[in-house]
Parts: sequence; C-alpha cells; structure tokens
Amino acid sequence: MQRLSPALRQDNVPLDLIALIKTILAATKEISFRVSQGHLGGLLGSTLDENIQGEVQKKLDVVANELFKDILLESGFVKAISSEEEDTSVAGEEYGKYIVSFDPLDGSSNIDINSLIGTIFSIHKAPEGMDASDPDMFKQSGNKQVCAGYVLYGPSTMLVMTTGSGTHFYVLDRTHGGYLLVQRNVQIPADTQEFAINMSNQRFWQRPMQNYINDLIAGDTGPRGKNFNMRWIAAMVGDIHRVLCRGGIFTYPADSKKAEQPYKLRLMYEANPMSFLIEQAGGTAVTSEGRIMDIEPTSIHQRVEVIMGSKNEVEKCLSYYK
Ligand code: FDP
Repeated sequence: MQRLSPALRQDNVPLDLIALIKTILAATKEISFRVSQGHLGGLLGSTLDENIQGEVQKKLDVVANELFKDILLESGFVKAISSEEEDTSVAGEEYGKYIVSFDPLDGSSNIDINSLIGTIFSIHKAPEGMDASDPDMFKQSGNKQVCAGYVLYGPSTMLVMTTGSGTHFYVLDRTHGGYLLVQRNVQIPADTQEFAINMSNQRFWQRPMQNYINDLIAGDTGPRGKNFNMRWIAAMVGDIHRVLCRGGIFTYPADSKKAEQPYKLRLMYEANPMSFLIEQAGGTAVTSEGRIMDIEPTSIHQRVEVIMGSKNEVEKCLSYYK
C-alpha cells in the first residue's frame, strides 16, 4: 500500500502543501490516541465554557483545538487559522503561504458515547498583501480550496482527502504511525435509496423539503416507487463518510426552529470541505439555491443550508424547490 507522501506526489501536490498536510496529520494522530483512551484519558465531559456560537465546549474539543492551533501556527507554513472554537481568525507566520480552517472535533455530542467523531479541515492559499491578523483573508469561496479533508476517529482512524485530483481514502497504520492509501478516486453512486436528515426537525422545515422527505418515506407506495432507508449518525463526518462509501443523500436544510439562525452547518469548516470531497467523488453539493462552493463567504462562522451526496438524488431533491 502506498504511503501518504508518494500518493500526494503522484497527484502533483507541491512540496510545501505536502508538508502542511503532514503537519495537520501529526495533530490528528495525537487526537486519535486521546479519543481511543476514552474514560482513561480524563477528557470526557464538558468544560464550563461556551464557544462563540453559544455551544457548550467539550474538554476534548478544547484540547483538539489547542493542538491544531499550536502545531499549525508554529509550522511556518500558515499565515492564519480559523476554527469553530475560536471567536475570530488567529494570525500565524506573516509570510506563510496558506490559511487553514478547521473543526477540531465534529460531532461533539458523540464524544461521551464512544461514537463517531472527526476533524474537518480546509486549506486555501493566503492572499498576498493582507495582514496575517486580517480575518477577511478567509472570505474565499470553496472553489478556491487547494485541499480539504477529514479524519474519522472510528473503529479505524481514516483520512479522506482531496487536493483536486479525486477523493482518496487512507487508514492510519499504527504499526508504522503513518497513513496508508487504501482507495484512490472514490466514486459516489449517482442513485441511492438511503437518506440522512435529523427527522426531529421535520415540522420546522420549509414546505419543499417536507414534501421531498414525505415522498421518500412513502416508499414504493408513493411517487418515487421505491423504498428508502434512513441513517443518521448525528456527526457530519460519519454521515458524509457513509455517503462517500456507498452513496446516499445528506441534508441539513433550512429550518425555523430559531428565527435568527435558519441554518445549522458552518460554511468554512463543514460545508465547503465536504462539498470539495463530494464533488471530487462525482457527487453534488448544493443549497436549495445553488452550488455551495460558489458561495462568497461573508464571515468566518457563516452557516449554510446543505444538500449533498448522490448526484441524481440531490437533483431530485432540488426539483421540489422549483
Ligand atoms: P455537533 O453539533 O454535535 O458537533 O455542526 C455540528 C454537528 O454536530 C454535525 O456534525 C451534525 O450533523 C449536526 O451538528 C447535528 O446536530 P443536531 O443534533 O442539532 O441535528
């Protein structure tokens, strides 16, 4: 099996980007170890703090965030970072070539139940002529990403990553401490009979999404003429991983639960990197209004509607909005 560096060189990834990716992955190996320690590591449960978005921070969230922040800012490759757990961007090396957005531990509610969680990251080139402390550097659309990926801390620790030449799967091999390529150019089937959505929000969705899901649930007695199965891990990394492995549609649609917050998932470190991975695997990633990666961001913690996965099923879902 191919190791990470030769696999990236095969895709013509520049050496400084390979070095940055390896820096990110060094942190994920430590997180993987700490996650596997569970109760023994003393890091389960919540801190007394909330992040900028009013969410209770888990101890492991905070540790993972500090780890990423330190390792990236000390690397010399990174001009600035932005994280789900930071109020605004944090400046790094003035002449750093890249900026990195990340969610250090996605699926926080799964931490304490020994279930799937993961780290999501997105890398852009740092714009020239801007100060390292200027958060506006992060206002770049997803189609300018040079790399995106996630590390899933599951029964095995898996890296799923793209640098724009396909989406590839790697597994952390603990015998030598590195990631090995296990599947190149993953392809999402265009059709599916599986959907992922938080059904408890059903009454808050807009009418088109209510109609679409009702038709899926009607199965072979409804207009779709076939049965659908529902899967919901409640960690985007887990749900998207399933979609990449065997197809499906994942959506976190607009809802009216909180008037001031119609969307749940964050553009910069959730929707954009997952969209890059999904599109590179032949899938589709949109809001009900257009391609996610074409959105021009207005702020680091911006939230968006997300509909992604098997191409034909996403198109079917969108047809309900027309
Ligand atoms: P979490 O808040 O547990 O970190 O945006 C993060 C996320 O998990 C996603 O990974 C997941 O799909 C979603 O939120 C689940 O949120 P709800 O339980 O509110 O539906």
